[in-house]
Amino acid sequence: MTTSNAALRSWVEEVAKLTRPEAIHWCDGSDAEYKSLVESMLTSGDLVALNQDTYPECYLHRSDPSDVARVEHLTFVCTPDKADAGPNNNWMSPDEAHEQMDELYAGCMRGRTMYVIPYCMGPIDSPYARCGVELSDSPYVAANMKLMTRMGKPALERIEREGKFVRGLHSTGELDPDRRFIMHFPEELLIQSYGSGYGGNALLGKKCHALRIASWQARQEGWLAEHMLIVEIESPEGEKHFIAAAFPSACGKTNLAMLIPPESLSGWKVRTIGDDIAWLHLDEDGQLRAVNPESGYFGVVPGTNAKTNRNAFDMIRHDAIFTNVAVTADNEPWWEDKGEGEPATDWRGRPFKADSGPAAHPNSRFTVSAKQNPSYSPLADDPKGVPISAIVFGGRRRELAPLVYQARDWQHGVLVGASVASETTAAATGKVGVTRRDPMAMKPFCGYNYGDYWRHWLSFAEKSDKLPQVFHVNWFRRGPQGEFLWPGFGENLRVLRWIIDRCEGRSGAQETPIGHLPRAADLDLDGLEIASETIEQLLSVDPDSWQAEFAHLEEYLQEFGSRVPEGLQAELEKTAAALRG
Ligand code: SAT
Ligand code: MN
Repeated sequence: MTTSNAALRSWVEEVAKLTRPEAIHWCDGSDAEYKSLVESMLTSGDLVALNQDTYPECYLHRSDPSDVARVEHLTFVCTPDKADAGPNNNWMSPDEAHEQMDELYAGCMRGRTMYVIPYCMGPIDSPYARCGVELSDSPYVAANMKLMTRMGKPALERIEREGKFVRGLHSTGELDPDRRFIMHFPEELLIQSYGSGYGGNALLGKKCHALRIASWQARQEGWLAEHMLIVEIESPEGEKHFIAAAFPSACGKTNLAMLIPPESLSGWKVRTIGDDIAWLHLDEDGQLRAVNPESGYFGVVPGTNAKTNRNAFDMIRHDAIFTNVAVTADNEPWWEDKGEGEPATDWRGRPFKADSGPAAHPNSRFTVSAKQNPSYSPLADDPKGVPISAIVFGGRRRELAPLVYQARDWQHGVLVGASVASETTAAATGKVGVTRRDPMAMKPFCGYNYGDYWRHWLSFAEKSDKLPQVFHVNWFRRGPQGEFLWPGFGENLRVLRWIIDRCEGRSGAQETPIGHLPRAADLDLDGLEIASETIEQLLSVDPDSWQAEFAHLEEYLQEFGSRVPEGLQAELEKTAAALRG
């Protein structure tokens, strides 16, 4: 196979000349191809077959123990002017980065097959979709891209029609952490990744393309590429709303996108459009519409059980690739809080010992096609996307942030998004549990200067008077004993209902310096066992702690100097003044 697109043809030739693969395979995206990728990985040991009676077509991949998460310190944005990458990104000059990467790539695919992986991010016939081609020497990447994206022939045909595509070059290299880089060249629409075979470092359609490069393209073209789930909520009366919500990695986006209503809210239906990334465009009427660029999930496994996320639990019982989970004596995948079975072997393939840490890696993942999700919404394939009623930001905060609050208007909403902070998780290499600023949950993913990004967000107010309402939630508030104050999971629908009612002008709120908060009576808490003091705690705003928070936020924003837009600064001062009383 080859292509009529001359640019793609010559790029493939050029890369082959540099990396010297033994063979080149053009992926067509067929099921037969997926099967043969799996077969060859079973032979090479890249995949291990799990129990085929209880977990049909499920396989386990064990990544190198030094290669289990995204590596933010090795991720770079390479713009000619350092200031365009901003203090939120590591920067290297494009010339230096190219020189370094060419050296690493020289001959790196000797004896290996190079897969040419054409893919489309977004419904294949959507004007909002964008295509890319990843060249990779990893069959694991090719197989995962088949599950995660619209990969193969239709994508290549679209590239041949349109001409334009994002280029991604990936080699697992030696898996040496000292020879590992994830480089982005936004002006060249190019990604180069070396030395990692893991998730967001290697599946270049996901964070590298659909967020870092896409956020850059989105600013130029007037849309937004965001780290957001998209969920469809239908009331018992048949009223439908779509909510887009941004949370940092491993803060429950997948669980919220697949929420199962509690028994006391029967009649409500929740369906998933996307669990990680949203591309947002204004339509001719000024309505913000969202498409999910992906067609599969790369979700966190630990904690997934019949109670926390029944949909995910069921959807990963067949045709799934597991990465870095443990295995039971019956050869079933196992993870912490699975709620059944026991580990025999840990994620590294060693006999499990209770005193040597978790059996499954805390960032172990499943990859499945979205169509396997029992709550999959067919609207995920709608080329027009879905109309968004509300944008929700959130983080993992033990203290401070109340259960939910609403921004006063769009400009205030941008400040609320910019003020997101969260405790770090195992999704990225580094210390877990320290609070860091993560505006719009995009800290690891915004492909350009945050100051310019906030300016771009603010500019939407001039383009439409029908923008969604903006909210902030915190499911992770803790009490004095470290216990979670809010039950979370399915019960989060109660908060989403208040959000929808606010959008429709139907529910009450009290005004506070940080925005509109529900009073306990404004939330439907019927059938929920929760003490009224706990609710009071969840809905309280402590002015002193918030003043300290704003002082910290102001200091943080100063890092972005003159790139911080006036609108954001003004909004910050307004809230700070209100907090002072
Ligand atoms: O490693 S990924 O970026 O694919 C997953 C995540 O961190 O959300
Ligand atoms: Mn994510």
